[in-house]
Amino acid sequence: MPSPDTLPYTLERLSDADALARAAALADRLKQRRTCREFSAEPVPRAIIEAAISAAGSAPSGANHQPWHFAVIGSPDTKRAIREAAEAEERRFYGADGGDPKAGEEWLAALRDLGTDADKPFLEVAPWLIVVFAQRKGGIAEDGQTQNYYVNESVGIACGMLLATLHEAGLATLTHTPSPMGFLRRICERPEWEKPVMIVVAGHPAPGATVPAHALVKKPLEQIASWL
Ligand code: IYR
Repeated sequence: MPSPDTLPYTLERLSDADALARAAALADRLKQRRTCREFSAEPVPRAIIEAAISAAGSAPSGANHQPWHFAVIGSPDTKRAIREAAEAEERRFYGADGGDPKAGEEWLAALRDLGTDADKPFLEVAPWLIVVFAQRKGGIAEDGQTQNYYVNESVGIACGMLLATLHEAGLATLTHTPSPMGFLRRICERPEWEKPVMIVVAGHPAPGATVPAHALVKKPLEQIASWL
């Protein structure tokens, strides 16, 4: 095995009892996260978003190339531009432009329990939009040339850590994925080798915000895990 420079592996050692208590407590907090679709315009300090992105940026990644970029939008004009472009795509998706919906019947039926439609006011109302980009190439130097590895997996993990940290900070979140979303590259001024993955909307919920009951139904542990 090659021997690169190394440092000691440091990790606080917990008793099994403390480990279980901490895991269960974090699981309880994470289970309270639910997607919010009605945001308040109440401002949120930028430092909280910075902390969450720095947590996301510590995610494991293929060859440690860290193939992600987070474009953070707080400007009302840019939020409006994103809303307008996203809603134009969503109108085609849902058939709200008068044409045949781009989404098939099965997809539209699957969304019925969530109650989503082409109107996306939260893209303008919420204080922050974090547009997550995956760097298909670029390496650590972000040179646009070097091969990256396991980009989808790496960016997916980083997004999970971003959402978990925003939730831990008491913020409501929404992952929004207009399709196609190439317009985000133009609005966020990102290079062509970066692919927009999702918009993470963050802020406080609007007073009286609701969630669809369907969102509370989670598969039980017995169904999602097997032990061999
Ligand atoms: N992008 C659309 C559709 C949508 C698709 C899925 I899968 C969802 O879980 C939710 C929405 C929209 O944002 O309405």
